[in-house]
Amino acid sequence: MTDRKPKAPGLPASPERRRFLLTGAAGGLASAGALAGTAAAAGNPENLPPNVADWSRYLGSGVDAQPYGVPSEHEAHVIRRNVPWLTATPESSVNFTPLHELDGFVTPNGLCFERHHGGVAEIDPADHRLMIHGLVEKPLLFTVADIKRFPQENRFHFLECAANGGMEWRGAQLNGVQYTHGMVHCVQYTGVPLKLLLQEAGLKTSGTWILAEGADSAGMSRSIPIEKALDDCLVAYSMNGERLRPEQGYPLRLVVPGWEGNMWVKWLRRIEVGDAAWYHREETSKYTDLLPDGRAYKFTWTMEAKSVITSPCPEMPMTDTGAHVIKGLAWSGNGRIKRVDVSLDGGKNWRTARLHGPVLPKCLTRFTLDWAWDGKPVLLQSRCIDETGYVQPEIAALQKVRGVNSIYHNHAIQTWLVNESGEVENVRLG
Ligand SMILES: Nc1nc2c(c(=O)[nH]1)N[C@H]1C(S)=C(S)[C@@H](COP(=O)(O)O)O[C@H]1N2
Ligand SMILES: [Mo]
Repeated sequence: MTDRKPKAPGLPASPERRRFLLTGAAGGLASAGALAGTAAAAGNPENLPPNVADWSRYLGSGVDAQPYGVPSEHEAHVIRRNVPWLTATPESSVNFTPLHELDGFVTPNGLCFERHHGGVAEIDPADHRLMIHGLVEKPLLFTVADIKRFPQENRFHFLECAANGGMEWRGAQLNGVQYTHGMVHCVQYTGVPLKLLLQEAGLKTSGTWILAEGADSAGMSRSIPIEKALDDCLVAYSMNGERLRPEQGYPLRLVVPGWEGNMWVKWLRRIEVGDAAWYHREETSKYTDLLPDGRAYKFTWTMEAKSVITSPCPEMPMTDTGAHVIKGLAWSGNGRIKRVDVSLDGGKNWRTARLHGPVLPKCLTRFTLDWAWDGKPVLLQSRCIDETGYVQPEIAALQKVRGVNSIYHNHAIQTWLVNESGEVENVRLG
């Protein structure tokens, strides 16, 4: 067994994670299935075979010790994290999903990244109403209970902030997948098709846009074209089977599948049907993409095909040579992921990764590639193709069109350098 001690990568320098990395490094797997490696990682040899471990000697805690269950204390490092210097205040800020610690494609509710512009509204659902008005036959006020009486849908969708990867336009910046790609989450939503609520109010044919507004201090009103509102938008009240979390818009949020997270208005209280975008109105917030010549894209709604390797990555260094599973996530706002390729040499050669179903439209898709590392440096990349045939671009190709002024809609191929010591670094090629 070689002695590989990866250093903690650049971000974050939190003591609990450093401790975790060192534990991992000490107990590296010598080769595929080498249980001795796992044993070496343990803290107390008294607990190891052939001894009887502590936890086998006594009764455990009873059924009501945790009326609402929480993860093992040994997983305490698996948390949302922010980058304090990115924003001035926590009320108008963002934290990031720990993608490197997750399996499958569902994000646990407590780990979904948060993006608020005016803090989390603390809403008593009994006092909350959703108003639908404007170009409708009969303006309506719905209680949350009313909303739940409409036919429901259950759908998995990713939500990605348009600013995900925004720091990476000019070069490799943040040394961790949680920070470069963690403004995305994917849960199963339960809710009512927005179309049914608009029909209930008697949508007029002159209505071509809706304005959606939240009950938080930011309001966050956004214009959405009526075609999208009538297509696949939901007014959701549950995520992953339970009620929305306060951070995610309790008790009602708009789900706008495949489109930028900014439009998924949380704490939804008002939908006004109009005949033009409210784009020009002062209270309307929007993200625009600044181009090299100083002009800007006004609307860029769809999140393009994107993928990233979530392990190894800066937070998940290689602990030894031999068998390893390369894991990652791919998604597209235009539909299903068709294929994901993985490169070990910075994009010269590609191998097709295995997709783990179900592969759903506008949803994260998990991919893996089984691999044996020989200890030599590797330039890891993933590249996805969606069902429209769109291929995730290299950053150079994207920069040619978009320049480097924008912070939004960076869906370029990510490169991780695995160096000889097993450390993994965020690097930019060329
Ligand atoms: N009412 C309201 N809705 C909002 C926001 C907000 O600040 N207020 N932030 C938006 C942005 S920019 C994003 S990326 C997503 C984030 O959703 P999440 O916090 O569930 O991850 O919510 C959107 N909806
Ligand atoms: Mo966002």
